[in-house]
Amino acid sequence: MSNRRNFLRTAGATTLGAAVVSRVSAASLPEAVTQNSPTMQPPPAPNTGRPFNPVVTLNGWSLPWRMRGGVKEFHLVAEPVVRELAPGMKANLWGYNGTSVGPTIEAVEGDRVRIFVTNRLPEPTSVHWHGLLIPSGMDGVTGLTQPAIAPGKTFVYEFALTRSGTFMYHPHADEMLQMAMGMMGMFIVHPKDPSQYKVDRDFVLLLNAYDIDPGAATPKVNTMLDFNLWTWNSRVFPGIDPLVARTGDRVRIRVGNLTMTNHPMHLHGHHFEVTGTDGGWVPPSARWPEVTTDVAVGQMRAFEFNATAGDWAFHCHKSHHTMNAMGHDVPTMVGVDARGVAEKITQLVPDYMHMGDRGMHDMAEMEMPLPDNTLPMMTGSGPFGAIGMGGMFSVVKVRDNQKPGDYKDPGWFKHPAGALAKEYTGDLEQPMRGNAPKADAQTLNARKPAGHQGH
Ligand SMILES: [Cu+2]
Repeated sequence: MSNRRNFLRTAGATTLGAAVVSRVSAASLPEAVTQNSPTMQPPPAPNTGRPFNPVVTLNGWSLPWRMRGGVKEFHLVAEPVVRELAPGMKANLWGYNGTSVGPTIEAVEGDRVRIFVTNRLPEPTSVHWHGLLIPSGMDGVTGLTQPAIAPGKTFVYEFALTRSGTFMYHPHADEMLQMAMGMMGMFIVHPKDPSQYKVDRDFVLLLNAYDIDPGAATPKVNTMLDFNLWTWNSRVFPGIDPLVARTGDRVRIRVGNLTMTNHPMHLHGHHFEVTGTDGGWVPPSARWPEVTTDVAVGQMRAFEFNATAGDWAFHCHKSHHTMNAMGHDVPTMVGVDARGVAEKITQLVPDYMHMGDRGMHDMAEMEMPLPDNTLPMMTGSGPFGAIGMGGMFSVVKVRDNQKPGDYKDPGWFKHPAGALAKEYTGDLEQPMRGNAPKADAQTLNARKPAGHQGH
């Protein structure tokens, strides 16, 4: 999992330019810790520096640092990575330190951070610290505030963190391509006083999206809107970690959006409050209850709730975003009487599969032949059958006996007696039903008071 020795060899061989870190400091670059597992890594113990309550990045990890002369030093390496989007599909992406999304950077309000960025991509890059209030020259906009970081070079950014909140990092160099390839990460600034804004569980996820043709592994980088894989931390359901909590826990979920569209994030079973926005924390008097909050492009939102026992769906409410790669040109077949048609076509096209005239649920249960390295469009199974979801979907699993700090999947919820929907087999009255009036002139006239006809 670790690639440390490799890195040290490469670092020693890197030629450094004038605008770049000096040879002396290059010799003492902080270790660029690398890992490539899509499994959630335990929060790092904040062993040096100010104490804080670490976040948990779904299917991700936080970047270790070292303290040097009172400065917290991190080392990001921009590089090609292979990311498993869910079991059954790997994508060739670009990311940081072995993963896309890159590791979460965690620091504390009042910290001074020094972040080394090494470019191992085939083209120039930079890093913009999205939402942080820092000197203009540290803002990472290629051409505007700095020269691009050429392939093989290392730049150093240094600034003080003056405000706590939820932020992001991403390139500001060829950004359409680099973000379509997966280059992004979260930057969490914790409050100086760890008892402030304290919660029991603090989850982090970054919304991103890819356009990868079935059977392919590399995103199409010129896609503007029609992405076909809607991901959290470069993972799709059922490959996204559950958000595990204990009954009564105060839970925070922090969401950043670096896709090309907005995502209404919807949580079942709870009323939550948006407690953090792009600029930090929302004062308690300005919060209101929600079950869905929209996260626009380039925004960050933190929201909090008190966890109620159960298995609760948590997903983007755009229904196409809870699907995996699919063709958008499939005609709607709902309600079409297709009896006999499939048989006739099968005579012409032996592999033909007829679908959709009873809705598309069948597809969730169907074992369809798929090209290699392709995920089913709707997938994931629960205790009661196919869930029929992909993409931006996970489950908040709240249990009475989940131990503090335990993020292990507790399995499916055991519903108390009488608290589970089930089939009804008793007698049925004729159901009440609405009866739409016919929209012909006679009916309309009959419903109008006399004397108003003809208007
Ligand atoms: Cu969405």
